[in-house]
Amino acid sequence: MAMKLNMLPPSVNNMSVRVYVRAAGIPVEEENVWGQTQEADYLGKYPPGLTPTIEDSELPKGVLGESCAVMMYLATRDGRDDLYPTDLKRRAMVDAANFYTLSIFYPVLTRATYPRLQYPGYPGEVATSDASDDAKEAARKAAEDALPKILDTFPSFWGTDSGFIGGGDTPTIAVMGPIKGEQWVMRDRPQSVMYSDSWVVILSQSERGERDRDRFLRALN
Ligand SMILES: N[C@@H](CCC(=O)N[C@@H](CS)C(=O)NCC(=O)O)C(=O)O
Repeated sequence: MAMKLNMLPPSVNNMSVRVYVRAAGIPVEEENVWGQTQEADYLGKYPPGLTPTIEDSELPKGVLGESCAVMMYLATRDGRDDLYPTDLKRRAMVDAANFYTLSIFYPVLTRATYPRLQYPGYPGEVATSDASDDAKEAARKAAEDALPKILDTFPSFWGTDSGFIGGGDTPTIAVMGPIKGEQWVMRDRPQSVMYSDSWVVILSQSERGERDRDRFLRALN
């Protein structure tokens, strides 16, 4: 039976895992859980109430969330050294780039984009406070202005001479970070296009890649 992947179609975190399973040729049954993540049924399976999650009876709790952890699990399980290097030093770069994405880049990205997308913000932020509309827009704009410098670190530090995080000849799971940036706000930035092109390379090398390539490109646009 195909592994179940619970997802929300517009989400960039979800996109990274959806692209990963296609690139790795893993059959999945995608379930759109829009409107269900805060319901008892979903929370019973996964109390954080977030997506993406995979359901796999071999996991300790039957469910795994956190996009990077899901890709790390699947790549390690399947011995995909090409997508997630086993060499300690190369892996350290991939891990560090992904943790940087989740802890630094993504929170700033959400502050810049969620208000415009009318997504709920996180507690304690200006966007969810009683501040005036002007103050909320100033906070949103400050986050937007901070993004280019953060995004530039992907090619300048995490990247390598070959352009791929982790130092190999092919892209790794760490390209998801720049893809997140590009998908939402940075489409015109050549260096982030470089990384999303990398995913297209992976896709076209995988068994299902050619078939899914157009669908992936449509999803990015
Ligand atoms: N760090 C997590 C973030 C997951 C996350 O924030 N998921 C959002 C979509 S981008 C979600 O499922 N929200 C559902 C909700 O808030 O009800 C990851 O990378 O998977």
